[in-house]
Amino acid sequence: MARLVVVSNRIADPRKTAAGGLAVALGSALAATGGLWFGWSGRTVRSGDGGEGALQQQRAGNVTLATVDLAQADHDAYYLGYSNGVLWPVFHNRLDLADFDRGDIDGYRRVNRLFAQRLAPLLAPDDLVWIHDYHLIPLAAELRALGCRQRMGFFLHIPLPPPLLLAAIPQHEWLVRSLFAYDLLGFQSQTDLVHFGRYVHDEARAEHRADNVYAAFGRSVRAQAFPIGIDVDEFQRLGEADDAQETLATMREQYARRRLLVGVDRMDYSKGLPQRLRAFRRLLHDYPENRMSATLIQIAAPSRESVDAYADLRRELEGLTGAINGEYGELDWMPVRYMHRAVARKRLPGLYRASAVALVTPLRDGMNLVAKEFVAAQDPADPGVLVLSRFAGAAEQMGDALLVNPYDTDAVAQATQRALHMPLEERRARNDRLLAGLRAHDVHWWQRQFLDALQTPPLPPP
Ligand code: ADQ
Repeated sequence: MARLVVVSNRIADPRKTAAGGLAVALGSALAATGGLWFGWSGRTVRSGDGGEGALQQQRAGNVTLATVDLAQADHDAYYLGYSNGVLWPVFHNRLDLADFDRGDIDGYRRVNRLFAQRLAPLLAPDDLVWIHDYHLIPLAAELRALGCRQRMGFFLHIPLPPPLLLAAIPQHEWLVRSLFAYDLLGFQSQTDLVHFGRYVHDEARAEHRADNVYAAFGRSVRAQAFPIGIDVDEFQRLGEADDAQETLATMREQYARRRLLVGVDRMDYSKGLPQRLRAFRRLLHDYPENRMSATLIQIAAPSRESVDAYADLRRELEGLTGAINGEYGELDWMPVRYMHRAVARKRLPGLYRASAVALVTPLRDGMNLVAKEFVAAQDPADPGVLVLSRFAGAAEQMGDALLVNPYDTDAVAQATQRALHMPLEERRARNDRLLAGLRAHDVHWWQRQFLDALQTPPLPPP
C-alpha cells in the first residue's frame, strides 16, 4: 500500500494507552506504511511573535509525527470560534447556539491554508491522504490549490445535519464545494449520507451518477457511510489489567447494596446530560422501589470551557444534581454522583462492568463510542443493559440496546426501569448480539474499509 498520511486537529502518540482505540487503529495503519501524522501541536504562540506555523517533527516507531504551532488569535478563531462556535452546534442541530456573526471564518480559512502550506512539501506523489473532521473541511481544496494531486479522503466524525439546517451557515455553499476537492467522503451513518445526498441534489444540483458517486462543481466525489468502531480486543485486554480489575473490585465493594447506572461523556450540550438527569429523577419519582438503591454515576469530562454554552451547561448540571440529591438523598445514599472530571481510560472498563445500566442518551451524536465500550466491557455471563439514544449514530447498528428518545423524559425513565429489571436470559441474548456486531465492525474494519475505498480507481471526470 502507498504511504498513509493522516491529518487531524490533534494527534496522539499511538503507542500510549491513553490515546484510545482511534489512535491505535490509525497508528497501526500508519505503522504498516511508515506513515506521517500531521496536526496542531497543542501549543499557541502570541500573534506577531513569529513562532506561528513552526513545524516540528518527531518519530514514534516508524511513524513520523509532524505538528505546527498556531498563533493564539488564529487558534481562537479556527478552533473555538468557527469549528466549535459554528460547525459543532449546527451539525448537532443547535442553530440557537451558533454564533454566525463573529467573523471567525477568516481564521478558519487561515489555519487550513497554513496546514496546507506546511503539509504540501512533506507529501510524496503517491501518498494517500486521510483528513479527519470538521476542523479541516477545506484542507483538500487548499492542498489542491498548491498543486497536490494525491488521493485524498475525508471522514466526518460528527453528524451531517439535514440540508435546511446546513443551509443556515452563511458559508454553506463554500463548505460543500470544498468537500468536492476530496476523492472520498466518509460519514458515520446512513442518515448522514442521506443528508449529504439531499443537500447536493437540492442546493448544488449534483448528479448522483452510480452508487454513491456525486458530480457537481466540475468534480466527482464518492460518499459512503463507514460507521466507526472500537478496538474490542484492546478494550477487553484493558479490562483484564490490574487498574480496571481494581476499579471493578472497589466499585463492587462500595456499592454492594446498590444498583449502579453509569454515564460517561465529555461535558457537551449534544450529550443530553440535563435531560438524562431529569429522566433519572423521574425514575426515582415514578418507581420508588429504586430509592436507596439506584445510583447514577455521571462522569462529565471538562471540554471547551472557554465557549459560553459550555459554562451554562456546567451550572445547569450542578443545579440539577444538587436538586435530585437534596430531594431524594438519605444519610447513607446519594442518588447521583456527579464528577466534572475525566476518568483514566485504563479504569473505564472496570467502571462499565460494575454498572447494571449505561445511559447513553445524546440529543445528537455522530456515533458515540461509550455505547460500544460499555458493551465490550460486560461479563457475558451477567451483562449490564445499554439504554441508547436513537439520535446517536450508534443506534443504526445497535438495535439490541433499548433505544430511546432522549427528549422524552417518561420514556427514558421507563426504559431505565426495564433495563434495571431485565431478566438474565434477555440481557445475555442482547449482549451476545451486540458484541458480535462490535467484533464484525471494529475500528480496524472501519479503517480498512475507508482505505480500500480511497484506493479504488479514481473517478472519471464528470
Ligand atoms: P466524542 O464526542 O468525544 O467524539 P465519544 O465517541 O462518546 O465522543 O467518546 C470518544 C472517547 O472519549 C471514548 O473512547 C470515551 O471513552 C472517551 N470519553 C468520553 N468521555 C469521557 C470521560 N468523561 N472520561 C474519560 N474518557 C471519556 C466524536 C463524536 C462521536 C464519535 C467519535 C469518534 O462526537 O460521535 O463517536 O468522535 O468518531
